[in-house]
Amino acid sequence: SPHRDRYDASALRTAFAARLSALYGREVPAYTTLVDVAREVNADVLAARGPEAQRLGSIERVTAERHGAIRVGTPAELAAVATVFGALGMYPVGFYDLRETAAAVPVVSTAFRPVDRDELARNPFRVFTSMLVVDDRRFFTPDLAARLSEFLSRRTLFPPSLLALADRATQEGGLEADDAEAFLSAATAAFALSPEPVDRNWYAELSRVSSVAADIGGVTSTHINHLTPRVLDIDELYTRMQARGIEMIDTVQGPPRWGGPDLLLRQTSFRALAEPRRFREPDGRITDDTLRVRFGEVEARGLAATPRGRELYDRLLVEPGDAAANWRAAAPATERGMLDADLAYFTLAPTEKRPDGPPPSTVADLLDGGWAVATPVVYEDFLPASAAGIFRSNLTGSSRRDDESDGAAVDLAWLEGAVDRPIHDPYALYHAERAASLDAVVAHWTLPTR
Ligand code: OOG
Ligand code: NI
Repeated sequence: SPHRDRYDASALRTAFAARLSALYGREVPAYTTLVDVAREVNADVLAARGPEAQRLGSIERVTAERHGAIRVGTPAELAAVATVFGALGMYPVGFYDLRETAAAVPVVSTAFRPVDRDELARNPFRVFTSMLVVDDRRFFTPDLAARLSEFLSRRTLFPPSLLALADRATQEGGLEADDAEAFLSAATAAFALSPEPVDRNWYAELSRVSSVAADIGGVTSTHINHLTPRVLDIDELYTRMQARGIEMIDTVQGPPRWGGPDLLLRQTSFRALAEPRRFREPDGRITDDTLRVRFGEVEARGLAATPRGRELYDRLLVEPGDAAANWRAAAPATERGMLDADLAYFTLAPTEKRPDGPPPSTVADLLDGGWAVATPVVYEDFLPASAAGIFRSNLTGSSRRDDESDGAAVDLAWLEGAVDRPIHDPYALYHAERAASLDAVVAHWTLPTR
C-alpha cells in the first residue's frame, strides 16, 4: 500500500523485544513454558488481588516485560551494542563489576534500557550487557590475553549495514517500514545462536579460566544468553515450574516474601540446558556435541530502593537467622512506612480537590492533608549480588589465577569511554523522577516553596 508506517524508537523497541522472544522460544523451548506459566500466574494474581496487582506496572506492561542478557568481548563490540540499542531508545544505566562478587566472573556490565517513565510504560525492555575484561591479569595470563584479543579483533558481531541503519534511526528519530524491517531482522539475527563449529581446544582453554570467558571469546558471534519474563508472584511460579518437571535452582535469589512491600528484585532460574553445538576437533573433524551455557530466568520486581533502602537490603541479605523474621524486625511493613523512612522512591500526584487547612510544608503533610497521593516507583535495574547468584548457580566456576597481579582498573568512567556516551546513574534517575513529581504537586496547588 502507498501508506507506510514509520517506526519510532519505542515501536522499534517493542518489535525487537517481540522478535527476540520468538527467536529465543524457537531456540530454547523451555523458555516458552516459562512465559506461559508466568502469564498464568499473572492472570491469577490479577484476579485475586484486583487493581492492587498493577500497582508496580500495568498488566499490559508486565505481560510484555522482558530483560535479556548478552555478553561481548571488547570495548568496540560494546560500543556497537550501544549503537544498536540507542536506535531502540535504550541507554546504558548503571555499572556492575561482576569480578568483585562471589562469582568472580571476568566481566563488567551495564544495562541498556529506556530512562523516561513514559517510554518505560510503552515497553520497558532492558538488556544486561557484560563485557569481558581481557586485560585482567587475575584471570588471563599475558599470553592468553594476547591470543584472545587477536581472536576478538578478527570477528564482526554486527554487520556495518546494521550499524548504519541504527545510526540513521537515532539521527532521524525512527525508520520507515522497509528500513525498519531490515534493521529489525538484522538486529535479531545478530543475537541468534550460530551454527558455526566451535574450536574444541580454544573453547576448552578459555573454559579453564571461566565458562563465561569461553561463552564470549570461544566463538565468533554473540547470542542472547537468556530472556527473562516478569512475574507478579515468583514463589507461585517456582512451585508451578517444578510441578511441570522443570528443575529449578535451589532458591529464589533475594529477600523472602515477608509480608511488607518487596524492595528491588527477586529472581530465580532453571538450570542451563544442554544444547546441540558443532565442534571442530584438533584433527579437523567436525563433531556433534552439546554445551550448557544458556538458561531460563524469571523475576519479580519490587520498589526502587533509595541508598538507605539498598543498604538495608544488602545487610538483610547476609544477616544470619530467619530471613523473613529479620525483614519484619528491620523494615516498615507498609509503603507509607517505607516512604517516611526514606527506604524507597515514590512519586507524588495532586489529589482531585483542594483540601482545606493550612498549606503543607513537608511530604508527610502533603499526604496526611490530602494534597497528594504517593505511588511507588518500580525498580528498573539489576543487582550485582543477584546477577552473581544467577551466574554462579548456572555455570561452572571461574578460576582466578594464583597470582598477585592487580585487576585491570576498569571502572564507570572507563566504561563510559568504551561506549562513548554517558552511563546514567540509576539513583539519579529515580531521584529526578521523585523530585519532578514533587515540583509538579507544589506548582499544581501553587504552594509556597521552601
Ligand atoms: C547476566 C547475569 C545477570 C540478571 O538478571 O541479574 C542477569 C549473564 O548471565 O550474562 O541477567
Ligand atoms: Ni538475567
